[in-house]
Amino acid sequence: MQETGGTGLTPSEWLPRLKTQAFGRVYHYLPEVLSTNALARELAQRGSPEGTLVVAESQTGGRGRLGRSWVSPPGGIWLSLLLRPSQDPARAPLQTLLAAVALREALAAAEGLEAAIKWPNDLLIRGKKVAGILAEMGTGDGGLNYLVAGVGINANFPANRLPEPLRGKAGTLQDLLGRPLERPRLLAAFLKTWEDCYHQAAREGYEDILKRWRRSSLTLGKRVSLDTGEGQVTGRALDIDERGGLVLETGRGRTRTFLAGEVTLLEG
Ligand code: BT5
Repeated sequence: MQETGGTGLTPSEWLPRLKTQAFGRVYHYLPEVLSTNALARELAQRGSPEGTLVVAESQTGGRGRLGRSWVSPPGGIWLSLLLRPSQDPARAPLQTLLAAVALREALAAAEGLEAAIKWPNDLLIRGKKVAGILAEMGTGDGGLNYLVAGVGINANFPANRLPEPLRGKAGTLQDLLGRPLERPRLLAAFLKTWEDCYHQAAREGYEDILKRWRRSSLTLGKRVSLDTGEGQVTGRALDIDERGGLVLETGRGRTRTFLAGEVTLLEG
């Protein structure tokens, strides 16, 4: 079913906008799917090329990190991009930061919306989470076979479509703009920025991407509590290191670096 007003993501509505070399050039669009990440992983295992993009109008089993679920009603942008970077699996977390930078910059350029990034994978506007990223790896023979970067963007639905416990902490772009946005325009801008960042990192390393990440970070400089999965660690977030790890000052002159975890900000 085609939507009116230029908000639909079917191939004929969206692909004419695309300005990338590879990202999105193989495109799978589904009205409904369990999880775009699960489907993209299947496609990866069947040899689909780098840049393959899966987009669904809604997900019935959208995934977050650590087995959490991601609520995905119609109107969002629920996507997974297949990447085959030639890099050490240990550096894969950097791809999450890179996607966050690209989405932040595309949102600012395409919609004038300024989002902040909460380490490692959340985009927040006015304190509410509007997008999240889940990167999943496929490894073999000690190397990285593929990486599926899943991005959920709360685009064209009101936050009151989300279940009660999320309403206070989740926001949607439609609510922020006061109107539905042109999803094809945002998606095309995001993929172009993402591909440019991806090539830049492959060519020059991640230094500049990390600089841009730091500039928009909501986390750095603040006192935070980090749930590591094995307990809570409290400290001041000092920096992110060259692997994308969060450096916390946990005591006077003492620092520890974490590659994963859930951050709670203890100050505004
Ligand atoms: C994330 O996890 O933020 C990663 C979300 C990735 C979703 C995309 S959608 C396309 C692709 N296919 C998938 O199956 N997944 C990816 P995490 O940091 O673990 O955050 C999950 C938490 O965010 C949940 O426990 C809820 O508290 C909250 N949440 C769930 N749905 C939300 C929504 N639509 N908006 C804002 N917050 C949400």
